[in-house]
Amino acid sequence: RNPAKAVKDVVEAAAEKVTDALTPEVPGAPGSAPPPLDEPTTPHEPLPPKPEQGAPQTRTPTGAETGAPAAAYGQQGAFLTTAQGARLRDTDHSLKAGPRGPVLLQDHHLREKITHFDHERIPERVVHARGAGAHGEFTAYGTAEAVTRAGFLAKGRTTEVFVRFSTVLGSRGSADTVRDTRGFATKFYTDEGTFDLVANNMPVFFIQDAIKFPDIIHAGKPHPDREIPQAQSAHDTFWDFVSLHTEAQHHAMWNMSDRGIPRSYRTMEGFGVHTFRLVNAAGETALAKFHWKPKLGVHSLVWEEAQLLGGIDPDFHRRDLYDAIEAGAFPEWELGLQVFPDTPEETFAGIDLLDPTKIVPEELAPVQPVGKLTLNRTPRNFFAETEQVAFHVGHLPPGIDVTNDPLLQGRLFSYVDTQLTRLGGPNFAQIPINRPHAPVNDMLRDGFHQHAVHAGVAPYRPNSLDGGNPFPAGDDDHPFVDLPVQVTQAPKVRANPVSFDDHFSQARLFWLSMSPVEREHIIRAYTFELGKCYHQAIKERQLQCLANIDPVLCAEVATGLGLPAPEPTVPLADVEPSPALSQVGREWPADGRMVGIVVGPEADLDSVRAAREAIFAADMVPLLIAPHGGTIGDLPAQRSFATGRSVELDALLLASAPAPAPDALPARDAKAGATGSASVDPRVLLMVEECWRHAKAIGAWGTGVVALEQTGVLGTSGVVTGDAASEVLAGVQQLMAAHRVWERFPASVA
Ligand code: HDE
Repeated sequence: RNPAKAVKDVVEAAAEKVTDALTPEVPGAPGSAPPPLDEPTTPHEPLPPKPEQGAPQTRTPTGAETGAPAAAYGQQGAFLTTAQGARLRDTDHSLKAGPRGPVLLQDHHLREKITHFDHERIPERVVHARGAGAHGEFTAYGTAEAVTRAGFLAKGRTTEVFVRFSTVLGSRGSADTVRDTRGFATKFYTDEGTFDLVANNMPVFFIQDAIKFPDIIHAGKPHPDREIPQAQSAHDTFWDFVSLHTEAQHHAMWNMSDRGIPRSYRTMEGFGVHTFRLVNAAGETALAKFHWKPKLGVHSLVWEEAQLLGGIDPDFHRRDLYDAIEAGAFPEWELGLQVFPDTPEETFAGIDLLDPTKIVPEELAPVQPVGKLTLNRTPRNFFAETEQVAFHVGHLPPGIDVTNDPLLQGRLFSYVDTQLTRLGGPNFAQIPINRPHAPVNDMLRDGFHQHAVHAGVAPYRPNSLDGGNPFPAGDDDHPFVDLPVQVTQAPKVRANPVSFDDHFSQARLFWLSMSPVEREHIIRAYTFELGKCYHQAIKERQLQCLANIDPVLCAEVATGLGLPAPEPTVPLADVEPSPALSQVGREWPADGRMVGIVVGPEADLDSVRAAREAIFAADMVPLLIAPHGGTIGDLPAQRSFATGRSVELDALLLASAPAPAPDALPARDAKAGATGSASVDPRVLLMVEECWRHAKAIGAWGTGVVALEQTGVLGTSGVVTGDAASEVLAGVQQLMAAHRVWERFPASVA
């Protein structure tokens, strides 16, 4: 009996069943008809009439789409094959001269497999390297129709989108929860061409002119000699630059605020930063700023949580986004517009709309909702979609145009340029995730990684050989029209408008708009970051900037650094605070929030079951945390004391106070006096302490109250106890609506 033949028979019998099911549907599989070519243009008879201009009408498939032809996916058929489709019967052994070798150079499969692997990595993004993406849809309310003729903003129109969130400074493998700006880039696959809204979670930028981008990024990235620190602004080169280049002070203040450490991508605002120019159906223009408003409210981590998460779960934001979508808790944002008259000065309420270091407070220009974004599908393949997606601020549909903001102008150049290197040539628009959903009929040809099999012979205009195709769109065919904006007669200069010289007033506006607890966080963030700098001169220079923003802020940070607080060198700006900038003081839905329930063997499982169901019913996620994995009674334990930690929770419930499990480290039991015995697992006590310190709602019933007694938090604010789980949970839910138990934070700065 030939063992190889026996194996072959078994494998083939199993595979046949699978292939029978799969093959007929798989275009391109042996025996089936070749897939239709969607592109390119079929030659036409000479000079056809206008209605034929739309060719090709078929939409280019995106591989990741539901229902897209299987040919767009990587794998087809049931057999392992080479890249050329030859079936393989062994991929585990190199071809050798006898079982002990040597390996033969002729082993094509070995070489193909290893060569491909050797080239699996592409350059990471020079900024925003670390990211997470999701698919979704955008539905327009129609409220923007008065100001823009962009078709995807017309009433009731739904457009597919892909969103990529990111940090800025860290490498691809860096932690999610570092203090940094976050990217919030959205690709709208509109039927008038792709629109990329390449936004951040902060409405201002460090620099006013794109020519400074390499400077700020070189300053923020790790030091060139030791390549540390990773994904941090808490180092000398960053503070060296921003203290010298004072237009960065406003953005730096946002980074030092709670905005720099979002709780989740789902709880971030997004801002287009620049002012854009909109044009409506009548050809009238308006200036506008884009805003994303999260349904769950703007919510942040506490710095200690962010730091702990960096070690405990560096993928915290990525995991949170993925888990929420998979659980059906689809994150939502409203897209809003601040609209300004398009005046020759391009200012509003004295604010220069071309200066990307300035905001227009929402109290002066309300954000008007124009549509809703829902993220409802996770990527099928991280590399193919999230890594290869390529955004560009120049991808604009008719109805949305750019302004002369010098930062935006430089970005218009940078994005395609970087993608040439990152995605290996000029054809990255053909990568499935980047393919427009509008018909494409360009005259771009050849180049690295050309995937289209272009027909026709005349990729030039004018031509007669392809019947004149493609044709320029007429005015009634929704073309992108370059607005005839007046270009200045001013001389060529390397200079900024005078209004760009105001570097401190809006940093002061932001500071004054914060609640006391948010100010306290800002003080601590500056003190931490500057405390990580080695050069005294840099700390002193940044203190001078803070003195010019606000003397109280400066004095508090100076105290933390052990340095004298300097006097301001410019008059303090007289600004009106913008309460809309504060994250504190409102209530939000608690959808998708994580509620930990500590359960030990002695817990009343009926009460735990009821609490779990009530948490699910409130669209939140209960996580049972038990001394060991597996089950507690008939309930699944999602975390053990070894794998659970407070930082992934939004609130903590204790149904019992379990005795130390065998794998617990020994703990001193200084506080045991209240009950007279040591008794509670130290990891449960740590969980209570951390949740309390991070201002999270805590509830307990039954013996759970013992853990609260032992940590000394019983009876303090935001701690709910009661006889019934339902009553405790109701109290905790009420607290969660405000995001945190804010009064627990010390707020020395009123
Ligand atoms: Fe970017 N930026 N940027 N940027 N940016 C990139 O493009 C650049 C700026 C933003 O998830 C790069 O494909 C310049 C502001 C996001 O794929 C690069 C300037 C804002 C992302 C680039 C800016 C952004 C990028 C790197 C100053 C907020 C990630 C890889 C003029 C409004 C997109 C890439 C993604 C990525 C250049 C400033 C947002 C190098 C020159 C302001 C969200 O082209």
